[in-house]
Amino acid sequence: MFLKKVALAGVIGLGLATTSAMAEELKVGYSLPATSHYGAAATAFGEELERLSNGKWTIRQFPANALGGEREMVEGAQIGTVDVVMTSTGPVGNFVPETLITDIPFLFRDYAHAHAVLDGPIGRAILDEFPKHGLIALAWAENGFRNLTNDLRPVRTPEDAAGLKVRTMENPVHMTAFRTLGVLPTPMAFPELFTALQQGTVDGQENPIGVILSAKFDQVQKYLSLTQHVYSPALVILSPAVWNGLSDEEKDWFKQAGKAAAQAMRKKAYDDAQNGIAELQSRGMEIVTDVDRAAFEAALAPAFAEYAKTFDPAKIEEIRNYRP
Ligand code: EAX
Repeated sequence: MFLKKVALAGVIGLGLATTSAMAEELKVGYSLPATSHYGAAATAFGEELERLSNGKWTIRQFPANALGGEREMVEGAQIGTVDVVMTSTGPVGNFVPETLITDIPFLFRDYAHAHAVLDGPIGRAILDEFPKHGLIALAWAENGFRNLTNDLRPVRTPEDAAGLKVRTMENPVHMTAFRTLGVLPTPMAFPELFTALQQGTVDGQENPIGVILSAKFDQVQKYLSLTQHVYSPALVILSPAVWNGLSDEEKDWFKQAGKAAAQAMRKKAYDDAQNGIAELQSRGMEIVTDVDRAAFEAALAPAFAEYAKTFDPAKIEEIRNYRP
């Protein structure tokens, strides 16, 4: 639902009541602080949309879970209480099962591979499934490659990870992977995570560097292992309550704003991944760089066998071997 913002007051104050200037203010929600890659995305979205629409739309940002966790925000977009959600794919598979294939660990080799797949026909086809589930997806954005943190011991191998109680996103693909590693997966909404780590309800969690930094998990976690075990896509989601009222030209503006958001998010997530590790170290985390990633991938063999039953194995291979 739009929050109507009558921008007339300022105009009249200047004695320039030449335009009816009624901007429609969109509520944009995300789970991290405004300084994060999500904030960068929201700001880029707002600027681009305002520019393209000549001020018809403005945005109001609700960072840091102000509108609830990612699952709740996506629900909000479905029913029209939230206009735009910038979210990881974490809980999205519970709404749009077609996204789940992108959550498979060790699926994407690097950023270029992920971007090629998601921005190409495979990614497009997944975005096209959203309307069937009462949502609009404007673009694939980026949360980043996820890394394991914990408070008990340095983790280099799957054996080191086994037995840890690790918070996962509310995502069945991720949970299968962690269970396979002998980790006790504890699905939990992101807003509860800091306290759960602080109180020792869970020993660890996993997230991209930009998330660990901006959520200040260094305050409650000692060890950061650069596992990069899974690429974590993000999405710019729009409520159908907004979309259905748009002209074709306006829809195009929203898509372009979604792309600008995705670009800004990818850039900030990448910068954080490059510069954030040193920052986390200076804040007192012990960084484990010599992670045996090949051993983690090998230990996940039973999980891969399970994914091959849940998903079309040919599609998984197509993604793995994708060349634009
Ligand atoms: O989207 O829940 C998570 O761990 C996500 O990566 C986080 O909310 C950023």
